[in-house]
Amino acid sequence: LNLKTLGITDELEAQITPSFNLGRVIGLNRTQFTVGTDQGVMQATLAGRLVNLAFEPEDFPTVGDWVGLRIVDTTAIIERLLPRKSVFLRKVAGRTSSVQLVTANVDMLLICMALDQNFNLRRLERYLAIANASGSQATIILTKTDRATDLDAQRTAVENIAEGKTVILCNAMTESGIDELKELLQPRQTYAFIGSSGVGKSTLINRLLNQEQLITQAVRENDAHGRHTTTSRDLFELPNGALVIDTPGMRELGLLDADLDTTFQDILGLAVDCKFRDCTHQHEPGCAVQKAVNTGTLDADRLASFLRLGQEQAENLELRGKAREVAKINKMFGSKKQMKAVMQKARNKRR
Ligand SMILES: Nc1nc2c(ncn2[C@@H]2O[C@H](COP(=O)(O)OP(=O)(O)O)[C@@H](O)[C@H]2O)c(=O)[nH]1
Ligand SMILES: [Mg+2]
Ligand SMILES: [Zn+2]
Repeated sequence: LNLKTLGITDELEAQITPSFNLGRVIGLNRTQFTVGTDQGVMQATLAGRLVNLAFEPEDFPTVGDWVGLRIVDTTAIIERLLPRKSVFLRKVAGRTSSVQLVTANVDMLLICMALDQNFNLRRLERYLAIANASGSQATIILTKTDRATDLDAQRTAVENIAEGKTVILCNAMTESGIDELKELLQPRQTYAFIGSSGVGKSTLINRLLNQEQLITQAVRENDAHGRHTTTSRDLFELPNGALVIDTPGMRELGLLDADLDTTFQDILGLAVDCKFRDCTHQHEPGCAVQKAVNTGTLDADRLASFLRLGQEQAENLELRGKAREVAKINKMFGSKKQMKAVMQKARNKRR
């Protein structure tokens, strides 16, 4: 194992101080890290300093991250987190501002959606919005072509919202489309398969690996329905040297860092002609977007999706802003109560 195999770039290599070993997080299962280094693959823990200085989830390593390590015997201690080129994050479910970092330093996200009941253009828009803000490229993989209700119509519908992104159709059972996927994946570039649970991500990676073994070795647990599901996130090397990350299904993909402008360029293009500059495209007179819906050039569901995602992102950013404020106070004073006590004391002194 060498760092070149793991996708290291000269630029990154120059950033690490000689006092640390360089490694890449290639596995994460709950709090268990696995790192790849030039001394082999090993388990890793987080250094106390890193944990103490951490302010938010982004300060912790995730799969794909490059880290500065101290190697003691056969285990590694993660001392530093190197700057990321890209990060794919989601807000976790509920009225919380918590984020989960799904992957880091991915060159291209492979957004997987099945052509069966899983097929949902609105969910795809959500994935695209996050992908467009992640710093990674994105390609759309439509899986289970054997289950398609209307293959041509489904493909066209996806291409219409893909804004020029590549769309690949695959059937992991017959290998159809697998060659096209193989051609896409370049040596030493990192790819992450993302998408709902059950769309066939792990099956596709197995096809690419040609080795059933590797993925089934990954830690698996029974979910509520007694099925085996991937709980860990792992990075694999394909025979041609491409690096792929398998991710577990995400029940909810809350919007936080998202790029709606890029994802909904068509709507933004129309909005240029709205009468009011601050038009909400809902009830204003002279709204060019509503006009496009009425004349059939814009899908009403797509507009609804754009408005809903915008609203959700605004709400989540506000929640996050508040949470950051609280985190800052806790970091400085321990708690809000203690902060008040400190301020009271200062006031008393002044008197
Ligand atoms: N009919 C059909 N089933 C598939 C295909 N690809 C995967 N599956 C099945 O879909 C189920 C979920 O696949 P899996 O790879 O575990 O999905 P993941 O959760 O996205 O990793 C498994 O039972 C697979 O055998 C396909 O192209 N066609
Ligand atoms: Mg899986
Ligand atoms: Zn408008």
